[in-house]
Amino acid sequence: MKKLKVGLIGAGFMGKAHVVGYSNMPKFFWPAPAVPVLDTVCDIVPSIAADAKDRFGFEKSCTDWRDVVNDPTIDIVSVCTPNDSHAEIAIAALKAGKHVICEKPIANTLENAQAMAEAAANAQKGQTLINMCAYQYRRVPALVMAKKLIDEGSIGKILNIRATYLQSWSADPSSPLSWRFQKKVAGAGTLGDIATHVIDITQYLAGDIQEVVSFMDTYIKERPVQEGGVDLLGTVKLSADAKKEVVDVDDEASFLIRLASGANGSIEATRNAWGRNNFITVELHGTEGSILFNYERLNELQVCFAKDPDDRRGFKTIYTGPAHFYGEVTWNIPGMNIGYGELKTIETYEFIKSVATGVQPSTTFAEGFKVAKVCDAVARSAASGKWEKV
Ligand code: SOE
Repeated sequence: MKKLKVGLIGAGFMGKAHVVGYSNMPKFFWPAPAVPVLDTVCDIVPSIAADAKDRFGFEKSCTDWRDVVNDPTIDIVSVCTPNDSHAEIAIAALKAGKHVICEKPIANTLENAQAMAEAAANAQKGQTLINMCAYQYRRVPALVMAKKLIDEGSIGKILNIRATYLQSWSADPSSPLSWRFQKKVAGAGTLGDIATHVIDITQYLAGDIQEVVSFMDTYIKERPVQEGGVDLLGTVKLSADAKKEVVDVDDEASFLIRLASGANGSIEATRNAWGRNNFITVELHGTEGSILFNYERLNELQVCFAKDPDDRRGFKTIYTGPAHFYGEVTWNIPGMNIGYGELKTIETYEFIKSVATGVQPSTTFAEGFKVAKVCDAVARSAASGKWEKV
């Protein structure tokens, strides 16, 4: 069985998620397309790098990402750093002949996103280097099932789509100002961090977004600064007298959309919604029926078909399991269900399968750049107050 040496850059929350994927993939998907071997973990903070080596089971650790990219024995690189370093690291890794999976959003600026998509295209000369942007939610088995139903015509022509991504972790003003609230690092707030996921899902299910009209707002205008700057996603509260700094990104990005297909819709995203924790919802209405998905119940898909008799038409629930896409991750027994870890395992399977077969995944850097272009139109519209083209 082919082995692939992994270099992981950024050992925080997302780094851990990638490790879960690499470690678990061959346990679920067997025979695996290839077996990932945890070789080097890199984090800019020395204690985090050293801890991650022991905790995650890597062979080595380092604090300079160049040591990973320049290591000729490493086959694949996971980029899990804050958004402002994605382009530099991913482009260097591709130039060094590595396959790259990069966390979302693809980059902190449209220019960097474009540079990454171009570097990925250029890297294909005489070789196949896989490039993947980590939009994992489109791989939830229930959403892949939704795509199948749509492609089969089960809900007819899509008229509209309503999508939300609501979280609560930044609703508390005492939760600290991490890089996610700094434009120079993150590029945007909620728009880049979570709206991008539902933009990706929308385009996956219903096709390209062509035009948007939006509003963006910042509800908590300054936050206490946490020394060290490590992103703890609202899990610490700082005292009222801690030094505060200005938040220069959006807490909410919401917009109406027009799709190339002629369908209409809306996307709403905020991290300031108490009670909504990872509330990704998508509702599609077509000429022949409707589909509804809510990530907080990710093993379920609600479907309603117009052709059902009047007295029994309504939403029914499909529970996904072994009979559905990626059924391998459900422990063979219906109802055991999947969670975020299994979802990252599915994503890793798709990445490693691409590396093994040389066929690019559905979420390439080019696809990440497409999402970035929608975000750019959303930001332009929030400034102009008008419909803006993507
Ligand atoms: C924080 O909002 C975050 O970690 C996002 O950055 C991820 O993309 C999302 O999947 C979970 O929440």
